[in-house]
Amino acid sequence: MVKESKVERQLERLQEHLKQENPILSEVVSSFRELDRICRKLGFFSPEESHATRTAWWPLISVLGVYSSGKSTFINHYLAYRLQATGTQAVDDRFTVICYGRDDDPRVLPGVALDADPRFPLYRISRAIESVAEGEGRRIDSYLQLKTCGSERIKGKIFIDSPGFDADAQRTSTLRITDHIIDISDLVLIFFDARHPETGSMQNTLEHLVRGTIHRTDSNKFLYILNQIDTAAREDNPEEVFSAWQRALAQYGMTAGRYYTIYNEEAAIPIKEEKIRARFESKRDADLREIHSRIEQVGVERAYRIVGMLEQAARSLKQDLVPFLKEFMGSWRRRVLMIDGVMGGLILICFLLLTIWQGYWEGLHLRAPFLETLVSKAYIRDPFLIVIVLLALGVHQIVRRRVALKLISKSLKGIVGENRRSHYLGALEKNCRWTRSIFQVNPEGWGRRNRRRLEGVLDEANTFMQRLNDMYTDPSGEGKGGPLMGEPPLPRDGESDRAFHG
Ligand SMILES: Nc1nc2c(ncn2[C@@H]2O[C@H](COP(=O)(O)OP(=O)(O)OP(=O)(O)O)[C@@H](O)[C@H]2O)c(=O)[nH]1
Ligand SMILES: [Mg+2]
Repeated sequence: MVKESKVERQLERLQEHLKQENPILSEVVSSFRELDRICRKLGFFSPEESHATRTAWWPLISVLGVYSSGKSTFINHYLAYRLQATGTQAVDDRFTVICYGRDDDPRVLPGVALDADPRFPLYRISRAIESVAEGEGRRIDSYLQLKTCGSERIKGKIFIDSPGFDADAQRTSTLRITDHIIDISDLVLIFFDARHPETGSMQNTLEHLVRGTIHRTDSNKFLYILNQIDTAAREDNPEEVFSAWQRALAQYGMTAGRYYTIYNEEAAIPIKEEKIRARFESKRDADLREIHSRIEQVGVERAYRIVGMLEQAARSLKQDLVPFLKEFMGSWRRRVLMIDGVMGGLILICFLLLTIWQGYWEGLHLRAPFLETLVSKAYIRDPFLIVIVLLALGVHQIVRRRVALKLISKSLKGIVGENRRSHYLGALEKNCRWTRSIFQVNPEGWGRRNRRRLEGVLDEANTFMQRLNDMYTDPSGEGKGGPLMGEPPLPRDGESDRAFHG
């Protein structure tokens, strides 16, 4: 109960924060809490678990890629704030989560601050690290840090700057964090370095961050950026640098995607030839506009993602978990009854043989002395009979339990994922408790009240979707749309590479 209130307190803080940033999402937290209560009643969640802590609530943009490719320079430029250190050697050795802070001076907080707060991404990441590298979970501060920044451009968003990607040198923990970041990000910028196309870091980035991501269902969120393209201006054929990069991406399976070529004006080597400079600048500006527009839009994508997750979680409870539990209970009941029947039959046969052997039968009439006890209801006080009844109940319980254990391990085989399995196990165990009758048709916690509650959550998810649509789109064309109105359209696949050649 104490633990539950801790999660509840965290969620209240989250709700308070969202009230200012996106009131619809603040209401979504209430729906998640309602769903959590249903899950706890079903045994699917333990008291300290919540749907709301399994998602990143702030729009999250991560910047990954080759080392020294200008990731930190890009972030500083976007924020118009000298926040991250930059340099020619590998500078960043840990992930930096950057969020808004009121103070003008940035504040740096240790990784544990991120690990313990569900409002931030990477909540409980130490557990994930511990699961792949024992003992490393405790060293969370050497992998992560949190920085606050007073730039207005980061309000309502979170950036993650990362150390340069180098799978050979990187420990499993760093790869685990990278994978986790990719999973929870709304937008992933993958940086390449136009100066050094052949480095090991480049190969590893291609292998892990390109090959490993192209077949994802959310591949739309990855932007591939060839940075420092200014250095190609001195080449005889600058287009060749871009083409070589595209060929390298294609080799790793990427034939269509969002390619961008940019450079940072201040860090760049000035391009002397005016015609070339104009061409490079116009391409860079067009690409930067698109990248920035995607970053601005991340808040919208995040809102849809979270409402989508609410709907999916509620639906999966109704369509997957409950039928799964009902099927389990049906098989369990049938098997227990069958074994009980066989045991009962055996006892009856023993009884018959015993009474025949004792000579209690006169033709078809049984004239046993204990029958009188039964008829006179004196058996209620007969310790012998009470022991017999208790023994029968005990045998029944053993049968139930053994059948349940066998069936549980069989049923869990089809469930993918350690986490999911433990949730299903919780719900199954709750339904086979010794106090529950095997004749119950509905799973524990699936009474009329909870069914109504779940329908309520599904209705709410629908309403949230409509309200988000009202807020962000303008289907009637009356110009009453939300913040996206007037923004440039999203680039289509492969569109951004035209300008550079043209
Ligand atoms: N020519 C040129 N140099 C750049 C550009 N962007 C960044 N640089 C320089 O490249 C070097 C590396 O930049 P960083 O921003 O530190 O790169 P990073 O990817 O954050 O590096 P790590 O964190 O160490 O992986 C610095 O010396 C920057 O000044 C660019 O567009 N063109
Ligand atoms: Mg850096």
